[in-house]
Parts: sequence; C-alpha cells; structure tokens
Amino acid sequence: MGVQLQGVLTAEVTETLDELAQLTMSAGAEVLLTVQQKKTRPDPALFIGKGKALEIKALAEYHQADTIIFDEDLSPAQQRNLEKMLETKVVDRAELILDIFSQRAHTREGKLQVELAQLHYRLPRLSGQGVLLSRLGGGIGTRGPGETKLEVDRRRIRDKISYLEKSIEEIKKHRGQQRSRRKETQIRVAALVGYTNAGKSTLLNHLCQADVLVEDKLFATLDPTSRQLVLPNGQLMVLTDTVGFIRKLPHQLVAAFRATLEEILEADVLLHVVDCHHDSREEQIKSVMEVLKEIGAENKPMITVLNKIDLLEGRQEFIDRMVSNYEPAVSISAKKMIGFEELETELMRQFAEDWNRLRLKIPHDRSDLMAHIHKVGRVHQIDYQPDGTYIDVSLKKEWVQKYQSYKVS
Ligand SMILES: Nc1nc2c(ncn2[C@@H]2O[C@H](COP(=O)(O)OP(=O)(O)OP(=O)(O)O)[C@@H](O)[C@H]2O)c(=O)[nH]1
Ligand SMILES: [Mg+2]
Repeated sequence: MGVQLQGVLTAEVTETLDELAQLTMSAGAEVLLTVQQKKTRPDPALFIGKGKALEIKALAEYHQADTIIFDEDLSPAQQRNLEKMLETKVVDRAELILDIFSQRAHTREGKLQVELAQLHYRLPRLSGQGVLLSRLGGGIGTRGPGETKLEVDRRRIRDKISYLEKSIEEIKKHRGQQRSRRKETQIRVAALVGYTNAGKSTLLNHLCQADVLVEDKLFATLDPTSRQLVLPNGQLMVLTDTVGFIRKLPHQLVAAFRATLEEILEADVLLHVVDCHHDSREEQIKSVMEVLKEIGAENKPMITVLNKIDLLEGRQEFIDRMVSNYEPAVSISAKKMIGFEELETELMRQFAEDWNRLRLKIPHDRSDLMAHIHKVGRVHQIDYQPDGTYIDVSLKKEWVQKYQSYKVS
C-alpha cells in the first residue's frame, strides 16, 4: 500500500512501491497486489482514508492476503486502528526492514543490534495494550524478540534494552581495540558503502578473492567483513564490506547499528558503490549521503564507484558524464572485473595524499622514537651518524606534528 502525499511525484511513488515489493520478497513473502492512494495529508487515525481502508479490506479478503504492508511509517495508533478495521496484520516499512534484518542477522553482534532495534520499535506500540505482541498470523513482524512473551511488560522490555545496549557496548570496545591495533600499523582501510544491492559484496569478492554472500536480494550483507588487499605499489590495505543503506532506513536500526557503522567512521576512505544502471541511482546516492550524514561520516574522503557498467554497453558518454559529476569517481563492473586497475590507482592516490615524506634526525638515546617510527611509518632510508640517526620516512599526517622538532631539511 502506497500513499502519494501532496508534492510527491507519481513516478517516485511507483519506484518506492517497486522497492517495497522487492523488500517484501526479500522477507520471504509473496506480493499479491499493490494499491495506491492520493492524499493531501495522512489521516491521523488510519493514515489512509476510511473509504480506501474498506476497499483494501475487501481486496485483502478476495485475494486472501494475510498481511498489508504500508510504504510509510505508521504511528502506533494508526497501526492499531488499521489492524482492528482490516482484521489483518498491518506492517509498515520500518517493521518490514526490521524483519528482513532479523532473518539475516547471523553473528552475535548483528543479532543483538537487530533485537535492540526491534524492541525500540515495539516499545511505544505496547502502550495500554498489554498483549499487542500477539500479532495476527505469522510471518513478517512476528519474528524476533517478544513473539512468545505475550505478557511481557514495558519494564521488562526496558531491562532487556539496557542489557542489549551493554552487550553491544562491550563488542564495540573489543572492536575499538582491534582498530587501534590496525591504526598503529601502516594498513589503510577502505569501507564499502552504498545502497543495498549496489554490488558491494561482489566487489569485495572479486577484488580480494573473498567469498562473501552475494544475492540479488535486498540486505544480503549485515555484518562487516574485512579482507586484505595489496595494491600495485605494495601498499597493504583492508577493504570492509558492511550493511547496505536504503531510503527511509528505520532510525531505530541506524541507532542500533552504530557499532557496525563505526567501521565506516574509522575508515581512511569510503568507496561509495553505486548501481549506475538503476533508474533511481540519483535517489539512491542521495539516500546514502543522508545516512552517512546521520552517522557523522559525510566529510570522509570518498571515491564514487559507478558499478554495473557492463549493463550500459554503448553508453560510454553517459558513463563519462557520471564519472565527471561525482569526481573522484571510477566506473567499474564488479561482476565482470572491469575497471579494477583504475580503482586501485584512485585508492593509491587517496592514500598517498595523507602520507608526508620527511627527513628526521633522531638522537641516539631515543630508541623509543626509532621503534615508533618503524611501527607507524614507511622507512625509506636510514643513515647512522655520530650526531644522531638520519631517517628518511613517510608518515601519516597525524604523526607529522609529533616529529616536527626532529625535522631536518
Ligand atoms: N550486471 C552486473 N551485476 C552485478 C554487478 N555487481 C553486482 N551485481 C549483481 O547485483 C546483485 C547484488 O550484488 P551484491 O554484491 O550482493 O550487492 P550488495 O551491495 O553487497 O548488497 P547488500 O549486501 O544487499 O547491501 C547480485 O545479483 C550481483 O550479481 C555488476 O558489475 N554487473
Ligand atoms: Mg552485500
């Protein structure tokens, strides 16, 4: 069910409804029919108009639908009223996405985060109902936490939430330690970001000979996976694949997935993978930038990776125009392994920019500094002289300040 509110174009509604159908199938359900309504503003009680609701009820009965999915976020009251009136389970976009996530979460971290998001989603929907967790039928919206604990009160949900938050915090700490170890070394990190189904995992697999699950399904990847890669200049780097973004990503999810999304914040550069064959590519790029902003990563260095150019054969001009629009950008086919050299060149260029080459003179009694330089820098030449050790080294920007007083020309 999609609603075209005032100021929204018909094409846009059709596109997001197509996406909703894809999401529904990704959740393992079958789409029987889609319905649209034009409305100036949402009805406070039902979101849609009453007449439309009755029409949907008849259609649902006729098609024997057991779930009605709305492409918008419904208020707890709207959802309740609709379920009562339609006598069918009513799911909104956020709940549908949460359901897919709960089916896809495999690691402990992923599961904890999805459960946390689901509880945050359900908490306001418990008000005065007590047994709202006993949803009609099965399928979307009934999986995950709470389904068996019908009498669970808010208190216990709150306790569960704080327990989950604590567990996630611990995982986060552990991850932070791993990262700081990585930071001490010279390994650079690039994080793959992008709309779901853009081809991030395919790129990771083909660039790093990895075997991450690739599927023509939304949200195939939930957990961060990292693989090492050696660039042609010998630079060692790590490529991290993570959860894809989507329009109207439920804010409960973004909040709960903070630990996972931190991988993005910590990266040296972001590779924004775009399905440039997709009709909604511009919208998708916008949505990705919005989520990046929400997590505070909008100012990270970014390379736009225009993917799936194998589907745009004979449209080189169009591709070139996109590349120059999104500079720095490269066009590739992750599947057919086209354009990988250009991508690697661009990565090397990005990484080179934040390395500074310096010549330092380190006093003989500062072996601690020498050890540190070897650890964090790339040493090109060492010259032991009576007045100190002369060292020609490349250092990351963050270390240059520390060695300022040892600089020699
Ligand atoms: N034609 C073509 N298809 C591609 C290309 N890259 C990826 N695909 C297909 O696009 C679909 C999604 O690929 P994934 O690598 O799973 O996409 P993803 O960005 O990891 O998606 P999520 O994990 O869901 O966020 C799969 O069916 C891939 O085979 C490409 O360069 N060309
Ligand atoms: Mg993936």
